[in-house]
Amino acid sequence: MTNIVLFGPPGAGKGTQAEVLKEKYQLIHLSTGDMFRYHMKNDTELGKLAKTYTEKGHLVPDSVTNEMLKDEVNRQLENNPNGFLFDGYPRTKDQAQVLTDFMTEKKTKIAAMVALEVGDEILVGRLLDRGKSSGRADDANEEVIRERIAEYYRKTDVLKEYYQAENKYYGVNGVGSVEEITARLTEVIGKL
Ligand code: B4P
Repeated sequence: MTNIVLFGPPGAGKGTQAEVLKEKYQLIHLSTGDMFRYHMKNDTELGKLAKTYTEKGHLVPDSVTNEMLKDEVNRQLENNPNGFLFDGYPRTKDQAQVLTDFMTEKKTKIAAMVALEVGDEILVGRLLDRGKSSGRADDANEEVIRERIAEYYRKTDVLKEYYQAENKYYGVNGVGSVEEITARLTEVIGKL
């Protein structure tokens, strides 16, 4: 199995690129953001809880996120996948450690963290743009968008060092056309 973490700040294009990469490499795409949105849309207890965090631009607590992610991986493992494309997970050091341990328990590992690098002002512009049509509460105003980016620097950015220490970190320029960025990612993933 080849398991890849697609990484980057909010609006870096993880979801956009994941749609292409999952087809190209036949990977199971797991987006914790999509999972939370599914629960919020269906008004489940988990969704109600997640909403109180996402609408403020904050991360959902690790305990909740980790259990949700593990349940989904366990469900998908029954289909003998080629590997997983983790999108938006891990986002904290605790999540990264839980993922490492969980992969070991499943007798597999993370092959690489591939990170989309994009400047903050471009991120804000992209998310405000998406907010015009997405209906996502967390894209609706600039204050919440800037708080999501701040939360990224507080809790998530540090994961670069976590994966660099394992020689698994690959940074990719995330500015350009979607196709150009896919080509850059493919070059990295092709060498794994
Ligand atoms: P996510 O769903 O992961 O949201 P995101 O970071 O905004 O998305 P992404 O980077 O995938 O951006 P996209 O491709 O869509 O998380 C939402 C919330 O859920 C979090 O804030 C948090 O509260 C919670 N959450 C999720 N995971 C969690 C975890 N592990 N722990 C705790 N909480 C968690 O691209 C953005 C926009 O840019 C789009 O409009 C796209 O069209 C555009 N775009 C993409 N590529 C482009 C390009 N090359 N050029 C121009 N525009 C581009």
